[in-house]
Amino acid sequence: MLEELKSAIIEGDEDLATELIKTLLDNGEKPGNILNKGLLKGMDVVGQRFKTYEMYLPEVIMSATAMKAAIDLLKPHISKADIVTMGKIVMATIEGDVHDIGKNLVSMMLEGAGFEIIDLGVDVSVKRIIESFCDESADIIGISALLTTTMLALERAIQLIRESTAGAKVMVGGAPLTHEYAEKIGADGFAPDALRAINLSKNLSGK
Ligand code: B1M
Repeated sequence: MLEELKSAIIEGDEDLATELIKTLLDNGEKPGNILNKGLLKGMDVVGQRFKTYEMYLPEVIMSATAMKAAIDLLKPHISKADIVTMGKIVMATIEGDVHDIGKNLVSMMLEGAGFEIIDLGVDVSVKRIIESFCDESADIIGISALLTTTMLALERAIQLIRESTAGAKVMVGGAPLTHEYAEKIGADGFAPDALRAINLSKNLSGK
């Protein structure tokens, strides 16, 4: 049944995934196995297929949505020992910008890959991002910007983050950004899509 669950995640079938999880739990399957041998294995395949263009964004969104519902259902049953914590990430869409579809997708995928996500939402001030990073003792700050105007505001945001935190790793993303721009403004990395956000976060957290 774990194989079926893996396929349900790949297919983005939220109803089947949640139904299977309920049955697995009723049958006494360990929540850690459901997570690691079913859900995360499914997301691995989604990530690979997205990379090789066998899956496209709408399908990835369906998988990520099914994954989120599955994780929400499983969360109360999972002990800390079952969770492979890859690191804690404070995610936000920068002040002045309300686009969050990409950020939410990336957050869901990161959560599926084992990161703990503190999602501050949209139109978030740098001050709030820094406060949350410090309060949560997070490893990474992830900032999304979809507008050319807010993309330009990222440079100042990164400056402030550098001045106010010791060792915050900053990942940036959003359609108008490029690797060159991210490097120029002092970000630790740019992820053009959710899969590369996972790889980049793994590198940045060093876990
Ligand atoms: Co707006 N919008 N919008 N919009 N919108 C764009 C971005 C735009 C390109 C449309 C256009 O003109 N062709 C344009 C920007 C132009 C520019 O600045 N160069 C634009 C504009 C102008 C505006 C308004 C100013 C319109 C107006 O009011 N006059 C306004 C801005 C409001 C504001 O923010 N202050 C506005 C509003 C809106 C809606 C509210 C209607 C809605 C947003 C709803 C929402 O997000 N909840 C909206 C939408 C939907 C879009 C488009 C159509 C789609 C964006 C999207 O969700 N893409 C967009 C045009 C387009 O892109 N075709 C457009 C899908 C998403 C999965 O991709 O966000 O790129 P994306 O995320 C990707 C990667 O970039 C990356 O991973 C994701 C998955 O692969 N990624 C990260 C993203 N964030 C990441 C963070 C990471 C790592 C990777 O780590 C931290």
